[in-house]
Amino acid sequence: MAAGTPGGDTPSAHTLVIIPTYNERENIGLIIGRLHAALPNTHVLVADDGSPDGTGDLADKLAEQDAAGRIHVMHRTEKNGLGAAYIAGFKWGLERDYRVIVEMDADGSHAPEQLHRLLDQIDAGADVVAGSRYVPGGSVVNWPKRREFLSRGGNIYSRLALGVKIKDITGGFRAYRREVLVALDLDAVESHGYCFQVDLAWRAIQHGFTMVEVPITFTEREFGESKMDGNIVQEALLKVTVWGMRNRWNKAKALFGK
Ligand SMILES: Nc1nc2c(ncn2[C@@H]2O[C@H](COP(=O)(O)OP(=O)(O)OP(=O)(O)O)[C@@H](O)[C@H]2O)c(=O)[nH]1
Ligand SMILES: [Mg+2]
Repeated sequence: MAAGTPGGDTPSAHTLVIIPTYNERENIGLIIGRLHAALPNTHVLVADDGSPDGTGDLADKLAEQDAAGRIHVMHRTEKNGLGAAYIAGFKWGLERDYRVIVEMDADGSHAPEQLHRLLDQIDAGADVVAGSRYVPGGSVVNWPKRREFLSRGGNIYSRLALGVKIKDITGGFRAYRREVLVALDLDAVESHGYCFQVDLAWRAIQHGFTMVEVPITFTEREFGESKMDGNIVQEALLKVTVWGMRNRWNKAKALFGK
């Protein structure tokens, strides 16, 4: 059965897509429309941090207009970063019967038309599926060279430091089987930006969950402003180094006795 097929008994027939938003008024309607055109049965949770541009109000209107009741909105009072919005969204989803929880940006960088690739792998048994720019078939559209260099470099560094095989561990287009999020200590995750994605992947892998990558086409945003800054890169570099060193230290301790 194809991903997201209504009434099916596959995990993906019970999918919640979380879309964190901060000033995404131009994008939110478009992205939800595309999602429902591609996978009509999926539910959406917009996790808005009180966007001054009225994204939250617009999302409320979209929810009201959706007769099928597939759109939900979480209004958060402060801009607290995408990581905190996702954690709150995960908890919201886990309180309900969703079996698969997806992370997806509002700005069109992640194509809803490709979400079925992730969901098909979940239905095939994967615990976590990452949409990947850096596996064969994956690509990046409209990125300045500097940005791609940074992203590729960050991924190579993370792979070496942590000793994992994932090619795109910083990407934010992911599907999690609910059991994974139940098992992880979500309250302990404090990372922001890219580091948040590495943090979650690293926790899932260390728990013994399987993480699979599928190729995606990542397209840089056309509308609205980026929220990315230098601190996010710095945080990722520092934390990945610490996690990698701690992991090696623990392995060495186990090898050479206490
Ligand atoms: N709720 C919430 N969402 C956020 C916050 N910061 C970013 N987001 C959302 O997280 C997603 C990714 O943010 P982007 O600004 O696109 O970050 P990016 O993809 O690294 O940067 P660009 O490549 O320039 O687009 C978007 O849907 C944003 O609206 C935040 O503080 N709170
Ligand atoms: Mg973006």
